[in-house]
Parts: sequence; C-alpha cells; structure tokens
Amino acid sequence: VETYAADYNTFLRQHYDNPKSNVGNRYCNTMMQRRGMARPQCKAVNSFIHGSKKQIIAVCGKGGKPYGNGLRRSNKQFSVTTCKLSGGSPRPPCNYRENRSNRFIVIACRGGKPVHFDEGQ
Ligand code: T3P
Repeated sequence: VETYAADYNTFLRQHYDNPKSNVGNRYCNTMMQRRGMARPQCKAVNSFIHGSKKQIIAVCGKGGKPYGNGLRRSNKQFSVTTCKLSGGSPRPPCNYRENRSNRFIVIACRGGKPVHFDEGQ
C-alpha cells in the first residue's frame, strides 16, 4: 500500500472547490495559480471536486468502497473539473485546458480523511 506525503489540508487546497468558484472564463488558469500549483512549475494534471467536504470525506467511509492499492472509489458521482496543462513546457506561465463532468472519484484516505486524489472515472 502506497503512502502519501500530502495531508487533508493540502488535499483541500488542491482538490476542493465547492461551489465551483466564479472566476470568469479561465477557471483552470486562475485556480491553478490561486491554489499554488502554477509555480515554480506548472502541475501537469489537477482535478477540483465541486462537492461538499462532508460528501468527500464520506468516500473514506460508507460513501466509498476499497479500490486498487489502498484507494477508495466513491459510490456516487461528483461534479469534477480536471485541468490539464496544454503545451509541452512545465514552465510558467501555465496554460490549462479544462474538462468538467460528473465522475466517480478515486482517492486515498488517512485517518478517515482524503489525502490524495488519484483519478476521476
Ligand atoms: P496529488 O497527489 O498532489 O493529489 O497523479 C499525480 C497527481 O496528479 C496527483 O496529485 C493527483 C493529480 N491528478 C488529478 O488531480 N486528477 C487526475 O485526473 C489525475 C489523473 C491526476
């Protein structure tokens, strides 16, 4: 089973945005910068979950099932926006493409709280 360096607060900073922030037509570019993932290098892929903390935490318990190597998959779908770096360079300024859809989320939990986002399905 993998261990993750990140903690719950880091997970919230990187992956929690509920309700989806109203930041105009460049959601990913703005949010990736605002949440500290656009420096010193542009993070390649990052998802924001538009669901309540309570609903996301629930995936660590009855709201999810064991999945793969120490992960949990949600029983319900969440509204998720995934930001993908466009272009080959990881150097700022970071330009992202965004994709929003309803997906099952796969996360890692520690102490009953999410600490890592693995994927959306
Ligand atoms: P972190 O462990 O900081 O949550 O998989 C490597 C990183 O990419 C990991 O970061 C999670 C993130 N990621 C997403 O946020 N959404 C995705 O759909 C995928 C595939 C990865």
